[in-house]
Amino acid sequence: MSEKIIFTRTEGLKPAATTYCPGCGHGVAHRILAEAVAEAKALERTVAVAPVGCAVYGYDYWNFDTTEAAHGRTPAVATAIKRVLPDRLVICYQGDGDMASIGMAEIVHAANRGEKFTVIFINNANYGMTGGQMAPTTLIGQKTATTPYGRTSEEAGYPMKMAEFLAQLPGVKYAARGALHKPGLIRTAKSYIKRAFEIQEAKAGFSIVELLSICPANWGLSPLESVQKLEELMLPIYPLGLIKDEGPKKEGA
Ligand SMILES: Cc1ncc(C[n+]2csc(CCOP(=O)(O)OP(=O)(O)O)c2C)c(N)n1
Repeated sequence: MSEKIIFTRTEGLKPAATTYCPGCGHGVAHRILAEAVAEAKALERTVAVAPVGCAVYGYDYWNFDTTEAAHGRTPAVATAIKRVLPDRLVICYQGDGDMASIGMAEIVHAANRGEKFTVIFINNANYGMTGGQMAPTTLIGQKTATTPYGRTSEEAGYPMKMAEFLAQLPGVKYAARGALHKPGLIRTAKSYIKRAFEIQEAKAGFSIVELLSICPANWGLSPLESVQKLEELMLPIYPLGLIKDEGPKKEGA
């Protein structure tokens, strides 16, 4: 009896085993990003910049050119690549510690300059790679390795809403927030990435797609419990949806 193939790996991904923890959203984000690059027929002219953080090995997974930046500095490296090679599809991939903490100045100025690359921002509400410390995105009351009694606004301020924050800048032409824990949401997240690529290809300006991700290993929960926590605690603070689209109108729109 012949077997029917119902799923194949996108040509945007190499046949590499993942190192991510069970339930982690990075693998899903990698896949939809890789699919979007392949569907844009841009595998040969894409350059991604991987962060310091759990996604540091992006170059082992993506089947397109990838380089590595120092912690928080992907926007600086991407700025150089895009300015020297303006016809490349340039992607920054960043975690919330990488972008909103150590790399805050880099991202704000790149966005404000309207650099013409796309940022994929993974918000898992903590520093994953180093063992679950508080990030700027950590929720009020959330227990982490460095806030064992829960984050307080008095001591550590409020959760940074990066997509809304950056969307205020005129150089930013596209900002959206999606999530990675349900099939329908994953499809929507991919549509945001594809639209961000359109904005970049039109040379309109800076584009960012924030993606909410569970981090079961560091949240100390099972993947299913983590999904419930994300829905209960993250969605009210980080609402999903399109935040800004000032790119050229889509055909037929
Ligand atoms: C200059 C510098 N400071 C600190 C570190 C340690 N470090 C490595 S990964 C990381 C946190 C990354 O967290 P995040 O960006 O949220 O990504 P995640 O691992 O959750 O995907 C830190 C602080 C480092 N490698 N380099």
